[in-house]
Amino acid sequence: MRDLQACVEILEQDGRLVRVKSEVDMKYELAGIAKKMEGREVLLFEKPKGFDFPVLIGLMWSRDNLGKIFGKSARDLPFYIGQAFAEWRAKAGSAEVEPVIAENAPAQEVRLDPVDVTALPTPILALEDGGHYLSNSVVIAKDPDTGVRNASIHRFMVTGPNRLTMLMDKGRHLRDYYERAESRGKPLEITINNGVSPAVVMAAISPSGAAPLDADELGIASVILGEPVRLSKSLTVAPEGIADAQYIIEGEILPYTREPEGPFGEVAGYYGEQDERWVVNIKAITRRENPIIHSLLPGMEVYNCVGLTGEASIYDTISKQMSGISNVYMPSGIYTAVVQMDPKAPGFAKQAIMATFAAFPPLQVVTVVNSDVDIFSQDEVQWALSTRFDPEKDLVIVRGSYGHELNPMVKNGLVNKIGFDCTCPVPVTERFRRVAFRDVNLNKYVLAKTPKP
Ligand SMILES: Cc1cc2nc3c(=O)[nH]c(=O)nc-3n(C[C@H](O)[C@H](O)[C@H](O)COP(=O)(O)O)c2cc1C
Ligand SMILES: [Mn+2]
Repeated sequence: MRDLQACVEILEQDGRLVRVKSEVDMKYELAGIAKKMEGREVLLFEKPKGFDFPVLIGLMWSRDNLGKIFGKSARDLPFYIGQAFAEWRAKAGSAEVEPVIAENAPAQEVRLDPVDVTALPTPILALEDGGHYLSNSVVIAKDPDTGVRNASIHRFMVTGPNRLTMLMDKGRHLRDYYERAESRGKPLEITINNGVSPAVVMAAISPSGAAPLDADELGIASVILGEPVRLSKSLTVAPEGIADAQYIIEGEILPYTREPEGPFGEVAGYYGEQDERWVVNIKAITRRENPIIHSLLPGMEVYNCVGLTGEASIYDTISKQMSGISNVYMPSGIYTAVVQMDPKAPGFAKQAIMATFAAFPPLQVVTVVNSDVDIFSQDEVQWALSTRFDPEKDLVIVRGSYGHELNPMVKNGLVNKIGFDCTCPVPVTERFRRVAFRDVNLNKYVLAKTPKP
């Protein structure tokens, strides 16, 4: 899974790839088709209208597909990512995980001269989006003071052949780097890497609880890949690129410069509003001879992968604080989590609610259920809410806390949060024992349907 080509092959062999043979317009049509297929097979558009390169979308919208690439079941994935975090921390700085510089990087086979980002296909996704977007490229930058590398994903709107506008949410490491560079009147150099291995994506989106400001999180990708992640020396900027990417944009985020960016249909299911935001001046573009352009449909695809690293990070953090925690799941977005635990003492479930909010700041709703409840089933979670939750005692409200700007309930960066302790009162009484049935193996029985008359 070192590169996207390898991922496409794994998916195709397993019947998880659909090739779109018809010519498709990059404006609205590609995303329209993707929306109808969201959560199903990964799509490879072979004929984007006006371009020679295929466009891949949906790589991360199903955990079953992602699991196939990582060689793990969907339910094991967050634990697997959590183990990668732990292994990386144990080996940080060692040759086993430190990125290496590769000679003859595939992503630098061809240099685009003159620089023209519009020569590469970028779709217009949602109907009210402000322009063509690069929606899932990995940004690499270096700390202006310490030189420590950072990797993160940011959206970019194409505003000219050599110009982009972008979004950096509050608290992002890249924004911290940029603000220190800008305060000295300097641009922040970056590379923007399109079409990287999902191992690199996992590293880039690992929350700061798992990958703090002073650590090069690309080492997480090395752990997942089983070999040091390969970087390429850039032609015009100091930060390296991902050697096995499809194409690399080298550029600088300009100081004291803001231009319109957005609107953009976002992961929250609402449009992020247009505003004056940060501007990238592109200095060089290189690509593979035959790139697969990687796009992404905001929605399921985003919360599936952010959820994976979020769940891994929450589990890791709260398991250190208390025992009895068996699983964490973030259904339907980045704002809600279900924690599975059997509290050892009264008050522990409430403690878990607070620890979970602290471990993943965008969360607004946390529900805790016992280990006999399937956290992947919303029916089960609702059952626990209606049979084990007392609104007088089991509700936690956190007022005026940090909120993620893309959620419309957030005003001036603040939001009220809610926690539901749906675990049985401790000590658990007989009254809370679930009805049980014999566990049988259906394969041992002859089951026949009556044929239609
Ligand atoms: C597909 C995708 C797009 C994203 N776009 C943005 C974005 O435009 N701006 C932003 O601040 N964060 C965005 N994020 C979230 C950050 O990449 C993520 O929080 C990352 O962990 C931040 O890195 P850091 O901890 O090094 O700051 C995006 C995440 C994904 C998966
Ligand atoms: Mn970081």
